[in-house]
Amino acid sequence: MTIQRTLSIIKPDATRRNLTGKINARFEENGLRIIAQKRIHMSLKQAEGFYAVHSERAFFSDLCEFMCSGPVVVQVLEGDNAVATNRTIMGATNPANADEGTIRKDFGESIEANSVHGSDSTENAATEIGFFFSQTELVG
Ligand code: IDP
Ligand code: MG
Repeated sequence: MTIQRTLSIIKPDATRRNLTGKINARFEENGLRIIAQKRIHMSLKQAEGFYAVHSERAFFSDLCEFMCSGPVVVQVLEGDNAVATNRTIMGATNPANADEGTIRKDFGESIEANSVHGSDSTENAATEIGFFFSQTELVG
């Protein structure tokens, strides 16, 4: 057992379709515990800061605009191997390539509007969790 924490975001395409509960059920059914959660409307500055690693990518400005197009739910998931476990639950970036039964396969609309974000390493998870949450907001 390696208990980890990872940052998850339920993206605007999913909150718009009222899918927060259905997506959260996927995490809980797969052994991840939501130990912090808040619904926010990101500013463009926040989105640009969060996705700074992608600032050179062609899709960067569209992505940041999309992430500000409606409310998101930012959350911290905890569980065994949480970073990789969540990536498996989420599925591939492009819903068209995602495995059956994954969140992105079942709910994603497009490669951009793919319903969820999940950290891709424990190092990035720590940075991303710190971007949205203080230590006292994490209740394990
Ligand atoms: P990930 O979310 O699966 O880790 P990343 O490559 O880190 O994928 O990309 C971050 C986000 O940028 C994706 O979740 C998606 O919303 C968006 N994105 C990635 N590739 C493309 C693309 O080719 N066109 C438009 N948006 C993209
Ligand atoms: Mg990524």
